[in-house]
Amino acid sequence: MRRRKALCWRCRDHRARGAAIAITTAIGCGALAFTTSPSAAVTIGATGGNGSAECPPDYTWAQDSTAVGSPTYAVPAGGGVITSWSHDRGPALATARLRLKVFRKTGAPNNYLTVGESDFETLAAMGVNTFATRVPVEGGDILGFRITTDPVSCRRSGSTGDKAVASGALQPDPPIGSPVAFGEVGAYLLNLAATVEPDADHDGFGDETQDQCPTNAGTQGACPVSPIASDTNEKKCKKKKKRHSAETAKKKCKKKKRK
Ligand SMILES: [Ca+2]
Repeated sequence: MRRRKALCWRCRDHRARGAAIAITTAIGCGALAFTTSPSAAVTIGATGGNGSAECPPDYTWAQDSTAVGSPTYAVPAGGGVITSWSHDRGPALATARLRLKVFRKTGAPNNYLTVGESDFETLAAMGVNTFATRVPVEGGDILGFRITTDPVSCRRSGSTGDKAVASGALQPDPPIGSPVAFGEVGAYLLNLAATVEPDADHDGFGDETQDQCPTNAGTQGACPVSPIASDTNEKKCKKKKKRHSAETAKKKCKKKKRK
């Protein structure tokens, strides 16, 4: 009788531990989800130029900051992955090319760290051109681009507080990881928008279009199926229960024979 109770306690213990594992896992997943913001894709920046292709090639531009009421060009808190970017070709030639650049402020005015870029793309289509990419970003990172080949319609007039910055003439395209200093150009907004998707597992793949398993950084395909800890413990308890019942029956059988 005493042994039976002991086994049951063990079973309860296993079940309790299983439940604890399940709860810990749930809390862990929750914590993971809460570290990422926003919870859904957002668009930052906005397309549209001044109607002329006035920005020559071989310059790098960035949107340092924007006025209240203007669209933000900064990545929201929590970061994520830029999965696409857009630029309105306007009157630029169909051979004009540019690439997305992402910069991080260093704290010194007009000084930045280059943290991301896309491939160079050709503005072949009329109107807004949208290109897929994959650029992991942090909250506060700002958008920019590098122009090559032909002039583009890179900006539109903004208001006080809209601060566009640009490299000097013949300043090379800054590679990822390099510091760079830009000069202030004036109250302009770049002709540029980007989609930022959340990245809950921090694997560098956007959770909405690039990552089918946002809870596991080890894969971007379908989530692997794994046995749940509580189920395993439940099975162990059942096995022990079965063994115990057989022993009890054996004992009962012996008692009957003695009678
Ligand atoms: Ca992800």
